[in-house]
Amino acid sequence: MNNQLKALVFCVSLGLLSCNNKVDCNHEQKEDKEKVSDEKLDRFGITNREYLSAASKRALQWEYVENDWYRDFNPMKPLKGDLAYEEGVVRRDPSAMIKENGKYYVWYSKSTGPTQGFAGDVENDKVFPWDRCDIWYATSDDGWTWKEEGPAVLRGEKGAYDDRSVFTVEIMKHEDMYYLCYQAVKSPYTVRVKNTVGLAWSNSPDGPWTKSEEPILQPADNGIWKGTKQNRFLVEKKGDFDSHKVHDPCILPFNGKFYLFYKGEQMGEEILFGGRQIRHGVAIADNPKGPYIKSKYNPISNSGHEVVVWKTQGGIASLITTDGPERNTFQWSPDGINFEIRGAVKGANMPHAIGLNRTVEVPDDNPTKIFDWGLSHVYNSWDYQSIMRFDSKRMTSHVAKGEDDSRKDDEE
Ligand code: AAL
Repeated sequence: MNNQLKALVFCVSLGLLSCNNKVDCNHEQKEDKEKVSDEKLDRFGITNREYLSAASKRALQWEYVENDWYRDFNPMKPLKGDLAYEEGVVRRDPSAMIKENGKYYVWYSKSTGPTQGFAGDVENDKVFPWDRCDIWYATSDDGWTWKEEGPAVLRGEKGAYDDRSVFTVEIMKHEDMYYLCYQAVKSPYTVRVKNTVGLAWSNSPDGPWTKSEEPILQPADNGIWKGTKQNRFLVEKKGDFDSHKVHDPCILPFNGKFYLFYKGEQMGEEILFGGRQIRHGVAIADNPKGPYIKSKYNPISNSGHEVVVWKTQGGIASLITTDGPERNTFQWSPDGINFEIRGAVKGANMPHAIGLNRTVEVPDDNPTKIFDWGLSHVYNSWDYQSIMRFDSKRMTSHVAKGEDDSRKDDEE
């Protein structure tokens, strides 16, 4: 969209949103309606500028109406070698992939045995598939056949903030150092437990890894539980969007700083728009090891689940999956904070826990190329998950079999 058109859309939005006096409002709306171009009305199929439904008004407020962010995911395919499904073993939440020493590297949560849940002895049981995990890693020449290399980061000693489980890891390489950030839980793992985010670093992707002595991120401390029942929905006060949990951390170097994106869970979580009330936040540091300061603008999404962020077009893009009214959308921000919807993704086959392929160069004119292929987990059962490979293609047109599509041929 050219700048003039953007300015016009902005003015229209202001006019439509800001008027509360009936006479002025009619006057302003009339002027605004006249400002919308015939071409734009024609594109959206709006017959009469005098009669704009609420949906038509919203469509006229869309700032970005190009079609280069659409992706269609194929069904996921199983991996070979050590990462093929293994009964009795949980391998889930793969990190992004990086390429080192001529091989792909991936890190992930690994545990064994079935999940007992919260009804029994939470001191000794395994409450979730991601409970009692360590972080392991694997390498591959081709991204299909993987060799499990061993553990990278283990749970801490009894009494440490990470003594119960370390899981849902992400990798960042910066200036020849490697950083793993991950979720950590201290025992006992109750439904009201507040988790933290830990960090480990090494000068080699094969370790050894040095762990931070303290978490680098904590949930907000401003919610109040109601009563003492192990129930995470009962609260006196909900607190910030991340008052209960800080999940799915991912650090990106950006504009000379380090942006730690994460998913927040709120005490007293609700179901909204048919999904869990999940939102993302960002905390920013001058150095990879922190301190990370939460942005005053948090939350920076109103939807989503696992964090999937990458750099493109001079800003940061995010794939919003699973929960909330804006699920299954690609979003982009110039600053890592103010995200706008850029395109939709077909819900079918959409991987739930994406590990991006960070070896891909992302050209400005194909900002979602990083999704050509990558890894995610699938639920083989509630007890056991395995890592599989996804692939997707960009679609910018929709033609019938045999139909001529002379607009352009950029189906890849
Ligand atoms: C996932 C992620 C986090 C949660 C659990 C394991 O969907 O959001 O990683 O802790 O489930």
